[in-house]
Amino acid sequence: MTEMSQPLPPLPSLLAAMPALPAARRAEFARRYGEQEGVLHQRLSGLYGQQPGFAQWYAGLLAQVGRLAAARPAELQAQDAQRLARPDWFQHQSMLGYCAYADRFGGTLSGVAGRIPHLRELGVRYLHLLPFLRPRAGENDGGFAVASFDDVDPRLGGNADLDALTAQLRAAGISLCSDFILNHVADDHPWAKGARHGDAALRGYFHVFPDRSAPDRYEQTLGQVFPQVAPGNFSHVEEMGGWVWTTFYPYQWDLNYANPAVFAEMAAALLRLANRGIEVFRLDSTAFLWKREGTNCMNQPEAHALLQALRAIVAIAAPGVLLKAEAIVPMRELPAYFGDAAAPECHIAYHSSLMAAGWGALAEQEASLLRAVLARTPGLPPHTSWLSYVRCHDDIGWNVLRAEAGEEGGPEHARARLAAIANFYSGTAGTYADGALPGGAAFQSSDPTAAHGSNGMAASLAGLPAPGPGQLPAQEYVRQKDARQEAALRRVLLLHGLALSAGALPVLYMGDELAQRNDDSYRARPEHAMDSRWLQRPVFDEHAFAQRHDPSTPAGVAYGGLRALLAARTRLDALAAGAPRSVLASAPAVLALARGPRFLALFNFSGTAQQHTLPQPGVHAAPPGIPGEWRDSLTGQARSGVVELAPWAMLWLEAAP
Ligand code: OTU
Repeated sequence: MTEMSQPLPPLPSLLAAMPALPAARRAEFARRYGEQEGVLHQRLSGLYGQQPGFAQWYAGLLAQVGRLAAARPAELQAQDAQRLARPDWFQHQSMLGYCAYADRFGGTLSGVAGRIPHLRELGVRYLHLLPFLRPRAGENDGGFAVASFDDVDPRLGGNADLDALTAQLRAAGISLCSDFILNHVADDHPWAKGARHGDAALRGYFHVFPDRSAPDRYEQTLGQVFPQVAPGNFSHVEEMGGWVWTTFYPYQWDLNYANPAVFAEMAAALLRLANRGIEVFRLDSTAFLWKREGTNCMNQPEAHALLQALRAIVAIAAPGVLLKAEAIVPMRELPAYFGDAAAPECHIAYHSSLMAAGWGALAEQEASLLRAVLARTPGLPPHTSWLSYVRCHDDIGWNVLRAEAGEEGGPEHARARLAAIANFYSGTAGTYADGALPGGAAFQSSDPTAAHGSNGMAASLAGLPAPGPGQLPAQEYVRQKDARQEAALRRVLLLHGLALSAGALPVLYMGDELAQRNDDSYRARPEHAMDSRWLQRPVFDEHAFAQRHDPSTPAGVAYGGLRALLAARTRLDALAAGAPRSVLASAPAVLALARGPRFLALFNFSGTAQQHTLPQPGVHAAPPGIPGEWRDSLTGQARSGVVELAPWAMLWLEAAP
């Protein structure tokens, strides 16, 4: 790290910004700054210290942080204090998340507020609403192309509706999580517009190249996220007189974090949103923030330095707020997103390997991918948590599993194995799964031999038949339907059971609680037709919702099953995010996941019944056959010795008292 040669006046600049505050609050900010100063200054001077005017820039940044800290509403300050007193609040086993698009869930933000009773019935305490800020005009990647960080999408309401929603959620004990799309802005964001019109300072917010020479060099080692619909990582923009870095769609312009002005703007944008009552920020595409020639420009050390600096700023100005890393990267790259005790980074990170391995285990009818992922999943620093999930709005990316899939057999084997899994879920392989690869076509990846990802709602991927006869003759359909339905719903619950017991903050994806199926209607919408991720972005199914307490319906089975798991989970301390986790020996098709000595979850990933010999409680190393007394956490039934797991069934067992 480069150290500054000149002395800095950061604390005065922070405090000068808040002259009207009572002495006690000023002292509190001075204390918080004192705690964060080391990391904040070191990280930012490491990134920007060589640039002329760094000292003034840093003082200006602190003044801005001070102004936003001073402007934090009293009720949010009170919440900050509560969170600081219980920094493990989000690790509790009663913590449950829910993720939805605002328009698809409630129509508008006030419509979302109208869904609070549903969220409460489920026990949701954390609501991730997918992007709801004003997006680009026209196509906008589901809102992931942001045109203003300060305005709600007018189609969803206004800023007053957001303020009202956060207040209502807070009153209901639900934290609002918002995407913070910090890697890129829309090509019609004022910064991009200004740059197009020749503003040199704003041009510096982006990565712009006059000709192909640098882009061609970078491309040699870059991957591609949307290789079919948005090939390449650079887009030619006439008005810019060259090529703009666009990792995702051409209308999403990557921000240039080598420019300190970008960092300062984005830090302020985040704090302004935090002051509106957003409690968790999903830091979108965190892996891509820093570019380095000769690499894939992901997970660079500077990206971590940026996130650590951002964390320090949040800790000064909005210390109750959580940061969540959305880094869809291999397991070995993930722990860094939590930082360490000296320099914490994000509080939460998506465990996409666990999610993908669950689907992989279903396809392979054996759990070795899951065992490999769990073996590589390290313990975490205090007051941090994995995020577990079954489905989300994106595709299931298989390539994060390359290392685990190649543990035996090497990289070629891994490729073939993941391609076979992707094929299983392609919707064209004659399996039960009804899904699609991105674009609905063959494997898409910059690596033509690799599997890129699969799309579909959980229930469809798990094989839930359509309510009508579809291709089958009606009689045949009726004969087959019940068995297929039952098996599919077991598979949906199996994966949810894993997400709920894995030791993480689980986030349900809207519609999965009701076993909602794929939404094919996107194919008819020109702005969505090319992106098959819309398959899993249906409108909330009111009809299924009305059936949720009726166990004769698929929605009722899914909902009832999920609620039983959730009720048990809330009771079981062993299922808290930070509680210990281990994997016991079992048949290949079975995952035997122990949480401490007194809880054991058994999952059968195959269509064949399996047996498992229960260990003596507290002595997992005990030789098989020693009977222990266990109790089924869902039914209360006593269990010991050899238990049988029906196809795709699971058992949650707690040591009998
Ligand atoms: C994120 O995702 C979002 O979740 C996507 O919905 C957006 O399209 C994208 O960013 C751009 O904002 O690379 O590490 O493979 O997993 O696009 C983050 C598809 C990402 C997603 C990928 C992604």
